Amino acid sequence: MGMHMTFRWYGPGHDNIPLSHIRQIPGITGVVATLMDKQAGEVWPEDEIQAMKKQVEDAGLRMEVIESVNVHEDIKLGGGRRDEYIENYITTIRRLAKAGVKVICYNFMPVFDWIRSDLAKPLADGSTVLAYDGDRIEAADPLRLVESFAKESGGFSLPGWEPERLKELTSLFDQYRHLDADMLFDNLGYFLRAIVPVCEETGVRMAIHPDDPPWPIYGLPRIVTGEKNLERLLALVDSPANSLTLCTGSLGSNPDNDMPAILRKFSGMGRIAFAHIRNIKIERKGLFHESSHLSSDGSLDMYEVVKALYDTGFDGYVRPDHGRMIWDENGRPGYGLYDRALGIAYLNGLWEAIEKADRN
Ligand SMILES: [Mn+2]
Repeated sequence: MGMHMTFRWYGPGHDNIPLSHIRQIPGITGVVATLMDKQAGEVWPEDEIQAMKKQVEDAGLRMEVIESVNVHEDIKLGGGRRDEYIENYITTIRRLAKAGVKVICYNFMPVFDWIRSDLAKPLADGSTVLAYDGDRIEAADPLRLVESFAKESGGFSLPGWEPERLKELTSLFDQYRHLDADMLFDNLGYFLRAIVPVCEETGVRMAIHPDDPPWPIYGLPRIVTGEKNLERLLALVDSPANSLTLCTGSLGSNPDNDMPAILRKFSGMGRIAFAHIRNIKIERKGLFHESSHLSSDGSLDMYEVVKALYDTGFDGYVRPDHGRMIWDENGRPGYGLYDRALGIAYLNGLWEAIEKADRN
């Protein structure tokens, strides 16, 4: 048992952090990789998957987790072409499995991936972080928000915010107008019933990422938001191949979500395939910023988070999630090398201390 420590890497040509630097983080076993330029609905080419695997393995790392294979909006909407897109998704699952991939992280958020009001909010220590101010988000025009993200992200495209995906934003909003949370659940169930048998056959676990933040935005439904809904989505197909990416920073930004209790519950059920561990500082519901991983810098108790995994015999993949931008690093907002590496060192230290205290 244990935390198999990984690090998100944006794939060939899309990450300025060299794999050789990632390899030097203590305790690292592999990267969480992706093919950044693939659109939702597209089949991932076998040669590109294999080339990426070779690049990762040549650097002394493993490529057993993919984040994300994005789900086409037609699947979320239950649209006319969903079966075709599901077939494409299945082909990608088979190709990734052949390359040794064990876990595929994905999300089921309508239209938008994660949302923030600031990509570089300054903290008192001189670092910058991603931050969320619900009042400012809801007051903004979604199209303008996307434009400002493109400008602020320093030339890096943000996951889920690729300009190509957002051209038809207005039309997408129209299509979602009649879709409520129950319908979105039905469409997730349809998708899972189609892909889980293939996952079981090939040894891949699908791991859904919580909505970030875990509440509806711009009137769009969001369903991966808290304990009850996590139970509901796991029951859609009762199989280890239908599992969770438990992200403490996403779920934990709603103070109603008791993160150690949620981790304990779903890890105890063996349904956390992958964990994203990070901290956030909540000012009040709907107003928070990200922080270093250290418990006293944020609102989540990282000792209790790691202990919940330890006590339930967790044996899965973990990565530090977003970090601060520190030491004048120039990188993708939230995804610098330095603070995420510090996060890993801290999480490894917590695990070692908990394990040794338990043994004595
Ligand atoms: Mn996450």
